[in-house]
Amino acid sequence: MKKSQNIVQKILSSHLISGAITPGSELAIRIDQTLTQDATGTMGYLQFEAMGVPRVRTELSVSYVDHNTLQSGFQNADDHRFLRLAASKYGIFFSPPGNGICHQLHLERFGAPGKTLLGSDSHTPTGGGIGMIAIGAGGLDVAVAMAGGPFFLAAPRVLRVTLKGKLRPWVSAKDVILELLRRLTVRGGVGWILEYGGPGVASLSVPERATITNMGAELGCTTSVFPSDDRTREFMKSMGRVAAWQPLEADSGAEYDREIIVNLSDIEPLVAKPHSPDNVAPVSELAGRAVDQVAIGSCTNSSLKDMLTAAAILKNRRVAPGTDLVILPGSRQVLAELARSGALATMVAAGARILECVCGPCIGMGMAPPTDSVTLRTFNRNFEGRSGTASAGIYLCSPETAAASAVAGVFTDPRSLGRPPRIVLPDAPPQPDTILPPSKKPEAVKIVRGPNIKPLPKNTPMPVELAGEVLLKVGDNITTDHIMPAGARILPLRSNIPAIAEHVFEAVDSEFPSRAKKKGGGIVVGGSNYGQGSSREHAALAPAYLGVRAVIVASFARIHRANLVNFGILPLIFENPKDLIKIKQGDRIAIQDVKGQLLKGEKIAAKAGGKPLALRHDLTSRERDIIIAGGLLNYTKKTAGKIKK
Ligand code: MIC
Ligand code: SF4
Repeated sequence: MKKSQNIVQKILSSHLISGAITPGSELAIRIDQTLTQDATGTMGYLQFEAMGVPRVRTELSVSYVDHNTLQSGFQNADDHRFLRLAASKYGIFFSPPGNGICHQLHLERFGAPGKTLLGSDSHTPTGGGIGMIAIGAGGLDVAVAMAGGPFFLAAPRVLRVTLKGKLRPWVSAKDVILELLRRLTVRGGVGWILEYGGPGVASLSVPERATITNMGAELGCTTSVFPSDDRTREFMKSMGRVAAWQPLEADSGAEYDREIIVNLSDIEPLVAKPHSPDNVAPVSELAGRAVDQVAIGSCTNSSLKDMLTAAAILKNRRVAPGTDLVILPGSRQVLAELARSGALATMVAAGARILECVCGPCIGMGMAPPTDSVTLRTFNRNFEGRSGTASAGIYLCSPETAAASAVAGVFTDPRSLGRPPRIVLPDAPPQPDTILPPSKKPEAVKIVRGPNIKPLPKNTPMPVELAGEVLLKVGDNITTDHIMPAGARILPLRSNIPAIAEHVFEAVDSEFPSRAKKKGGGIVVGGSNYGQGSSREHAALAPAYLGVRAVIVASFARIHRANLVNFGILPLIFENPKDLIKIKQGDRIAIQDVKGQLLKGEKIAAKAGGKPLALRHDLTSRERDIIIAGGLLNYTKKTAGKIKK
C-alpha cells in the first residue's frame, strides 16, 4: 500500500529529480514556473544569457516590473526596456510597471495548485496560498531553473499548522501570521516548510491564505502551503482560470515532523513593533499612541478584500489631521474594481493618497516618513531604516488596524469601531492587466541595454590559502537590508555591480567598501540568522566584488546562504560560540589549504591572529564544488551540458 503523504511530500515527490525527502539530504526538484521582478530580474536575465540557452525551458516564466518604478533617471526605464525585450526574446511573459506587485499578480493570473514556482523574491511563497510549492531564491538559481536546470534545496522538515475555530470580527489573516511570528520568531522557520491544515482552513479565502504564506517568509521557512479546496476553486473561477484548478490535500494518516495548533478564535488584532516582524504585541497595548503615517498595500495585504475592507472603514470618515494615509492596490485588477465599485472614490474622499500598484514605500521607494516618526504599515518587514528614514519606527498590522488608526490618528484596535463591514467580492472582477506574451519571432527581437546595465563581474576560483582581515563584525539577525540596502537612491543601481558595491553595509559602517578595497578584500563575521530577509543576490554579489571571500557566523538564513555559495563566498560557522565573542574587527584569519580541507570533511581549521580557530561548514558536495570553482556560473561552465532537460 502507498504510504500516506502530506501536501509537501506530494508536490516535492512529483517533481523530484534526485535526492530523498528526508531531512538532512539535498533534493533537486523540477521547477514548473518562475517569476522575477525588476530589482533582481536584470541580473537574473544577464545570468540566463550567460548560460547560452535560447528559450526558457519551464512551463511558464514571468518577468514583472514592480519594485523600481520611480524612474527618477534613465536607469530604471532602461532596465524596464531590457526586461521587456529579454522576455520577448527568451520566451517569457512580461508584466509592465503599473500592472501590479508580482506576487499578487501571479496569484491572480498564473498560480495553480500542485505546481512548483521559483521566484527571485523572498515573498514568492505567496503562491502557497493557492496550493503551490513556491520558493524564493537568488536570481542565479532562477536563471538556472529557466534554463531547465533543477533547483537544489536542503530537504525541509514539515511543520503542520493546524487551524481550528474561526477568526472573530475585525481579526484577519495578518493577525494569524503575526501570531505565528510571536510564537516561532524570525528564526523559528529556518529549515522548515509550514503546511496548513485543519478545520479552520475552509474559513479562509485564497487571498487570506496568501497573506499568511507571504509573511511566512519572515519566519525564515523555506515556504508555506495550504491545501487546494473549494475555496481555491472559487478563487480560480473568479479569475477565469477554473480549468487549472485541482484538489490537493494531505492523505489521512500523513506524518509531520512537528505540529502546532492555532485556534483562530483566540487571536486578537496584533502589531509588530520596530525593528523586527516577531516583536509582536496586541494593538490594544499601544492604543492611543500617535501615528504619523499609515500605509496600506504591499504583497502581503493588497488584495481586493483588503482594499474593500479599508474603504469600508474609511467610508463617511476622514483621515485624522496630521496623519498621512497612502494606499497602494496590489494589481490593476484590484484598482479597476475599486474604481468600478466606488471604493476608490471613498478612499479619495477620506483624504487618502493613492499610489501606483507597486511595492513603493515597502522597499523605501518614496513616502519616507518624518524623522523619529511612527509609520504603521500593512507590509511584512519593519527592519530599521527600510522606510528610508533611519530614525522612524515601522509597525506592521492588518488593513483593519491600519485604516482604523488612520482615521483616529492613533493606534486603534479596530474592534472599537463596532459592527464590522460586510465585504462582498465580485464573482468576476475586471481583468485589465496588460501582460505581454513572448515574441513568436524571437530571432527578430534585438535586446537594447542602457549604459547603467554593466556586464556581470567574473569570480575567481578559491585560492589555496584563504586569508584576510575581519573587515566587519556584526551581531544577530543581520538582514540583507543591512548588507545591501535598497531604497530610492540605491535600488536604481541594481544592474551595475561596481556602482552598487559602494553602498555595501552603508547604514552599519559607511567605510566598509573603501576598507574592503584598501585591504584587498577580507572576511565578514556575524551572529545568528545572518542574511535574513530578502532574496537579493546583490547582498552576496556586491561583497564578492569587494573581495569578501568568507563569511563566518553562528548561523545563516537560507536564501542568503545559497546566494553566498552561488557567488563563491565561503559560508562558515563557528564551532565554538565563545570564539565569536573573542574575534574582533581587524583580526587576521587564515585558512591553509582551504580546498583540501573542504574536500576532507566538515571541520575547517583556521588561525585567528596566529591562534587556532575551529570552524565548520555544512556544504553539500555540490555546493563545495561550486565554492571551489568560484561560484555557480564558473561551476556551470565547467560542468557544461548539465543544464539540459
Ligand atoms: C524585499 O521585500 O526586500 C524585496 C525588495 O522584495 C526583496 C527583493 C529585492 O531585494 O529585490 C526580497 O524580498 O527578496
Ligand atoms: Fe515588494 Fe515589499 Fe513585497 Fe518585497 S515585500 S515584494 S518590496 S511589496
